[in-house]
Amino acid sequence: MSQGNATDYRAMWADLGLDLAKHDALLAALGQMYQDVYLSQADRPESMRYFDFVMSEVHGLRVKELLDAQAAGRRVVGTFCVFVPEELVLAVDGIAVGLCAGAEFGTEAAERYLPRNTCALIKSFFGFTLEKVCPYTAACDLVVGENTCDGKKKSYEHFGGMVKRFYLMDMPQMKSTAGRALLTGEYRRFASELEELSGREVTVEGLRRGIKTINAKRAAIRRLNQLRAADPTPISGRDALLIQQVSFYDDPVRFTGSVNAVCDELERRIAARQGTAPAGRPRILISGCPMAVPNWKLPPIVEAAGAVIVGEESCIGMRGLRNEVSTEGDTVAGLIENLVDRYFRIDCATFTPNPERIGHIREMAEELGADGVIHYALQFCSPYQIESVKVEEQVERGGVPVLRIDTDYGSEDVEQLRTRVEAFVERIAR
Ligand code: BJ8
Repeated sequence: MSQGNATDYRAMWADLGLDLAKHDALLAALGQMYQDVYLSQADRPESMRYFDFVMSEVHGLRVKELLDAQAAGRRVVGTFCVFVPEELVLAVDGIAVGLCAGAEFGTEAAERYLPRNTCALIKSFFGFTLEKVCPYTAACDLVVGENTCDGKKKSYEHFGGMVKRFYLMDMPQMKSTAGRALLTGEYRRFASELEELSGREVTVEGLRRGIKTINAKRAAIRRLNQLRAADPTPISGRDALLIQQVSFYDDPVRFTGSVNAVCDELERRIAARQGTAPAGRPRILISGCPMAVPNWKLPPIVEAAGAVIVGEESCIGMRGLRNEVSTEGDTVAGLIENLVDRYFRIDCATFTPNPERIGHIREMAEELGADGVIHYALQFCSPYQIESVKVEEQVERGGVPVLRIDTDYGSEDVEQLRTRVEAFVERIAR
């Protein structure tokens, strides 16, 4: 992407150790993709301009903000999973950034460490780091990995050595009493790590403030997602996805205000029956693996097929947004329990069994008036690929057709996906 006045940032990127030639090539490719996927859309909400600006500066101004904050004594913490509580990072006045990557880059370099049959998301963050094109990973004071799927768990054994400081969070596999106790212990241990990193104590006031900030951020995105129930739907699926992707990078308070501004505009659009496509279009819920920025592969295919995307049952979507953390309590331990109350309900497919997820997909389909569900799994992602069989069986039993897609970040299968999506859209058309 153009990144504002890129010449201003070259010294910053060089200081971060980026490979400027490769980084230029990446930004050029992303800029073109952004133009094709986003800026070419007709009749977008005016308030999306903020997000266009953020994306135009995602490797520029935002990275500079992080470095300025670091210079002022704040710490930057990179994460790969919605189980890592941003509230705790804020409690020590830290800044959390998502490091998952959504583009094919540096695959050959990544495959020096990872088997070919590793999911694209893992290969991508390896590739970005090994090819020295990710200013976020380079800027982090601490990178947090978590023992979720086997791919991430084992790949962190290599990745930990590629970053300044790495921390591994253990994760339960079952929603049992022992699982909950493990998560509680891990959140306490993470709080201590953050205290040591920042030289600040996690206090009741600091943690409560962090909880309020993140509750407000999640509430704003939930509000946005609820507005997508309208027919005609007031915002395109790709714009809604972009907003949710940006939530992992932007300053949370500024981001919340910007999302609420979009929601205000969408409410006016709904009142005027102004939609991103005419009313009555087939409505699709996407469910499955997270689509990390700049993974914009599937939404344009679905929307070009004449359907509208009304929601994402994903960690970059409602799975990562449901439920508030209570601010009640007057001890840090009590507030950490509140975090566990919320986070332990996240229905990631790395848990077994994971029946809540299917209930949530059905609930979302009902609330958003979805005519069909596209289950999106990355190839070699066993948790979501295996779970997709149950999703298909049980969601279809409830009367909502499901299309299962397994794909990666490459473009080789785009035409095949297009054919399958078009056939599905035809099948569910009312
Ligand atoms: S809470 S979904 S963010 S683990 S796609 S790397 S699962 S092989 S990303 Fe996730 Fe946390 Fe769960 Fe959400 Fe592994 Fe699958 Fe790859 Fe994945």
